[in-house]
Amino acid sequence: AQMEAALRIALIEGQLQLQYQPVADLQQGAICALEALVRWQHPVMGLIPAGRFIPLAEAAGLTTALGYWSLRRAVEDMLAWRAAGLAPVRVAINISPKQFLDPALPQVVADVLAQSGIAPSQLSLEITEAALMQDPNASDTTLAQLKALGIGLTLDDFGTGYSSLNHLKRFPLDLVKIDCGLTGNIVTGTDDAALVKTIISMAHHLGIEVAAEGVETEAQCDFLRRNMCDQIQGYFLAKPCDRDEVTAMLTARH
Ligand code: G
Ligand code: G
Ligand code: MN
Ligand code: NA
Repeated sequence: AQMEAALRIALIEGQLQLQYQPVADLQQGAICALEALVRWQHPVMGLIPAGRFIPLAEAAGLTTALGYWSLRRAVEDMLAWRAAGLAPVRVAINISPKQFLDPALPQVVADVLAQSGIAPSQLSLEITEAALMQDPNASDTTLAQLKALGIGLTLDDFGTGYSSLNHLKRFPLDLVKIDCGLTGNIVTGTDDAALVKTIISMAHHLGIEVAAEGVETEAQCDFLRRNMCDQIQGYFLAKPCDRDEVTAMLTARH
C-alpha cells in the first residue's frame, strides 16, 4: 500500500520516464521500430524497471492512467524527433489488460493522433493474449475500432501461457512478438525451435509479420533470419535507450 501511494505520487510528480528499445528489420538490418518501456525514477531506490512495478500498478488500478501517460509521452518524443528532422520511426506502446478493457481507449488514441498529427502507421499497440481473452467479443469490437484508425496491432509475449495459433487467425493483427522465453531456447531446444518455425510459418500464411524478442546471441539471430523471421529485438541488437540516445541513433542512421 505504501508502494501504491508512492506510485500515485510518481505519476503526478513526473518521476516516470520512457526508454525505447530498438527493433530491427532482420533482412535489411535497419531499425524499423522502437518499443516504449516505462521506468520509475524513484527518489531513493533509483531507476526501477517496469517489470518490478507494473504488476503492482495493475493490481492497484493504476495502469490505465500510466498507460495513457506512456502514450502521450511517446508521442511528444516522436514530435521532438520529427522537429529535429529525423525520418519517422514506428513506436510501439504496451497496453495492460485493464487498460485494454477501457471503453475510451480507441477514442483516446484517435484524439492523440489528431492532436499530434502523427501518422497512424507510425504507432502500434502491443496487447497480450491474456488481455484479449478477458472478454473475446469485446476484444473483437475494440480491435476493429483501433484497426479502423490505421494503427498497428501487435500480439505481445506470444509463446507463453495459454498461447494459441487460433488467436492469430481470429484477431486483426499485423505483428506477433515471440516471447523472450521461447527465443532463449531456439538454438538449445529442438521443440522450441520447431515451435518458432511453426509460429513464423502460420503467421506468414495469415499475412502477419513476426518479431522475436529477447534475442541475445548471433546464433539466435542467424536461426531467425534463416527461418524468415521479420524482426528482432533484444540485447544482441540494443538494450532500452533514453530519448537522447535514440536521437543519436536515428541521426547516425541518416
Ligand atoms: O522493461 P521491462 O523488462 O521492465 O518490462 C517489463 C514489462 O513491463 C513488459 O512486459 C512490458 O510490456 C511492461 N511495460 C513496459 N512499459 C509499459 C507501459 O508503458 N505500459 C504497460 N502497460 N506495460 C509496460
Ligand atoms: O513483455 P514485453 O515484451 O513488453 O517486455 C519486454 C521486456 O523484455 C523489456 O522490459 C526488456 O527490458 C526485456 N528485454 C529486452 N531485451 C531483452 C533480452 O535480450 N533478453 C531478456 N531476457 N530480456 C529482454
Ligand atoms: Mn511489449
Ligand atoms: Na513481449
